Amino acid sequence: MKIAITADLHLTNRSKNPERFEAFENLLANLTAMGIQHLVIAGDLFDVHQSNYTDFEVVCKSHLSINIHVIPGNHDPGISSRVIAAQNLKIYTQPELLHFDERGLNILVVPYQADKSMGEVVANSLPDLHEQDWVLVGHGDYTGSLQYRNPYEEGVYMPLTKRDVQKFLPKRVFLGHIHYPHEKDGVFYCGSPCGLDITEVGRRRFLVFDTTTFEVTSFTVNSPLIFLDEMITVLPVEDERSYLFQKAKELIKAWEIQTEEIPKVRLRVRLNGYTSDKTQLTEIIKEIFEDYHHVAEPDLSRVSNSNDLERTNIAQTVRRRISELNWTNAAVEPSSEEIFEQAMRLIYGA
Ligand SMILES: [Mn+2]
Repeated sequence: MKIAITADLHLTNRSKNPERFEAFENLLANLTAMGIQHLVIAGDLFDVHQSNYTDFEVVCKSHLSINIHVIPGNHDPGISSRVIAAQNLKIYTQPELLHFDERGLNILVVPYQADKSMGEVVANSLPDLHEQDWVLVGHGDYTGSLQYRNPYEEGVYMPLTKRDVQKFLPKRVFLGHIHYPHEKDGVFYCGSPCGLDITEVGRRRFLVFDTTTFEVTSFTVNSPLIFLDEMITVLPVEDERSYLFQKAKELIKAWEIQTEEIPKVRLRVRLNGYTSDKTQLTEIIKEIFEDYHHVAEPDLSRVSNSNDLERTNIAQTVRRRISELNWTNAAVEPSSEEIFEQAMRLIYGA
């Protein structure tokens, strides 16, 4: 059996954030088309406690073929079946062991609790399973990969440690809380299905878990907004215009955004480096990205003035050599652009 998993929708109401509702509806439409009957939401379904959840109830009621299982996160402590009612909706305010398929795979759902660690709750709620397979779904920080942090919330939320994973041996773990989609040690963060702001870039996804093979597959959510955040490094070359157009061409190609998707893009462009003409640079950047909706004016606060072409030649050689090195692109390491930025400080003596 296949079960879909998402988290961190941070729904408000439809008039305030229509895009979050549309992304959710797109996800549900995908599940209907795929014949998937269960969706588990691993916390932070809502952004803040509301007095009225009608917009959400309406969406649930129009997708009755899908059973929606909600595990409250730290943003939705007040939700229960007393405040939200739909026949295909279940809200788990206590840890519970669920069995969706005929084979009876144990799925432990753990709602967020401020004063508890995930390991503590797992130890107390996991009965003697006689080495049966089990899967954990909850909301909090996996401390085995703290390089990804929730930028909105300081501190550690209901931690699951690497030791917990090694001790209790879940087949898979699905967590909400970190909005960046990633996986480590069999611990999956689906990520938010609709970017909340400019820090949540690119196309978003939901996960599908196969309870027989334990395979986890990622599917794209057709969200009405796609945030893109670009830092472009510039150098005072002779023909800045064609140099920038060439750079932008590569950048735009890497986005893989179809023409019809351009209206969905919310773009932020920041620049750093050196230019011989800041006004001209601003105009070129505006011209390059004129088809896109910008969330802010291009930010040139990190661009300094220089028209020293000799230093530019040195900088270009350094850039080429940096790009020839083998970068792991791990989130904990600086990107090659950041290393080049530091190298430029040395070259230009800024
Ligand atoms: Mn959270």
